[in-house]
Amino acid sequence: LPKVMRDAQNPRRPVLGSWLMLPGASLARMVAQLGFDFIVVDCEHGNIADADMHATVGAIAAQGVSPMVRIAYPDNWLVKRTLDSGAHGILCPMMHTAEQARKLVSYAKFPVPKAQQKPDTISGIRGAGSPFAPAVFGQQMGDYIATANQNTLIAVQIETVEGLENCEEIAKVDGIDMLFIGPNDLCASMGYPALEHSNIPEVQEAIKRILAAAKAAGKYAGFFCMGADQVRARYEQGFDFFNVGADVLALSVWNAVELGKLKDL
Ligand code: 3PY
Repeated sequence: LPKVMRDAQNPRRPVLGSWLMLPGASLARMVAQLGFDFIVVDCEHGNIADADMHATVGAIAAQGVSPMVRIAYPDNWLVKRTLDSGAHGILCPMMHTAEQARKLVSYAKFPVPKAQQKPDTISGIRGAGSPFAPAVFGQQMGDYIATANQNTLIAVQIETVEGLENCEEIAKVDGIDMLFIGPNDLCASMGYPALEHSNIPEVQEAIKRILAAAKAAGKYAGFFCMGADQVRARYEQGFDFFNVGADVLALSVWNAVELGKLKDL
């Protein structure tokens, strides 16, 4: 079982990740060996093209860490490209409705042979063909196809008013493993400046509602964090999954702080 799935089954321990918006296997390898459980390869807002995604996903997985890819949109071919690279999971932004969530699940799951189907089997329309995903998982193609439906995680971002209104129904969709809150976009969608979510009671209430929806459906709850203090607070609130920051944040903050120390020279 990929690390991110094993960790998700232990709700008493926070699952901690990092976030890459820049391409490069060297960078990914360096961050992965720091001890994170998963790393999100951000192909929504990051500067990471398809070939870079393949290289980055492979480098992360080779360190025993789970690569999760944030796709740009809930779209079949983006899910296909992502899982075919060997990602252990997808993070899908802008999830608005349960119908959209059901479609996303179908894109991410291989069809299960009729003879193996049970009443609760989740079967989909994912096409087989990538030799790269089995290689990343260290499996032969047949084994990968037979196990990938159980071994890949599907997380969806609730970050709009429409997603908020439908979050209970989205959480109940079979195959959706996690509701992950994008607090900045949620705040913006609710009519406030994106970066001010921590100070707006209405947004905090919305966050509680999404957390409750995930827990009531027996799903995991994730939160986009900028640092350790935020992770600690959200873990105490009941969330399970967190990124601790991001490559671009680390680079810009370190540079700004060190440059600032030299202002008096
Ligand atoms: C948000 O905070 O809205 C995010 O999706 C993080 O990128």
